[in-house]
Amino acid sequence: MRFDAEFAASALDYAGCPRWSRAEVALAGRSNVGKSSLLNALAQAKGLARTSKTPGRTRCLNFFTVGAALALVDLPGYGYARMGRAEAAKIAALMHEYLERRPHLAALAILIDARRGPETEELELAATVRERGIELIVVATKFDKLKNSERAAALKRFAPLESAPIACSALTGEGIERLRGRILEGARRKPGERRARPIAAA
Ligand SMILES: Nc1nc2c(ncn2[C@@H]2O[C@H](COP(=O)(O)OP(=O)(O)OP(=O)(O)O)[C@@H](O)[C@H]2O)c(=O)[nH]1
Ligand SMILES: [Mg+2]
Repeated sequence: MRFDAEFAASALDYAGCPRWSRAEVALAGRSNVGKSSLLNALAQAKGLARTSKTPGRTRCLNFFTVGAALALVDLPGYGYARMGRAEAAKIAALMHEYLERRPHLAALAILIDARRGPETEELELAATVRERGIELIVVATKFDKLKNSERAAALKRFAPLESAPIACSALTGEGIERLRGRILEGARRKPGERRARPIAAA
């Protein structure tokens, strides 16, 4: 599947977000969970989004175009303990303003470290996303760090999100093709549009 992403813009505040009619799929998650790495894996371009061993690296919204009608958005990471309180509050406010106001936001991918599972922040974020009628995509990141024997139990911890996680690794490429598919599917939906329900077998 082709997924040619190009960097388009960085925004430090909501007013700085690009004005376009592209459907957007945003990646959200705790600092250091692997958002930028996953974006690079999706795009098959190593240096596209800046990754770092230092948590709290991405502090603005970064927009990447994919083809003619889609954009991926790398959101700043939350929950970094060493970030000052004022900075953390600013980042949380920016993320929420983006989630609540962005007109063409079609889907939000919540990235969660596979070893950690969802915590309060992720459950709250999922609830916000559902209230807005945006498609929720749950991603379990850094799956390569789990032994085969640990995988099933790790995925079970995602049950409270009520959405089956896609297990991914930016390192090995596991799950990336499936995630590309979900992103393209999510982007086709208009925000607020209901998911088509399967017709019950007679
Ligand atoms: N083993 C492994 N390491 C990963 C994976 N994805 C990311 N990492 C590592 O995790 C660290 C953080 O990755 P980033 O992609 O920068 O994380 P981020 O979520 O963008 O972080 P912030 O921008 O600080 O919010 C880096 O050292 C990456 O190399 C993965 O799938 N497997
Ligand atoms: Mg980042």
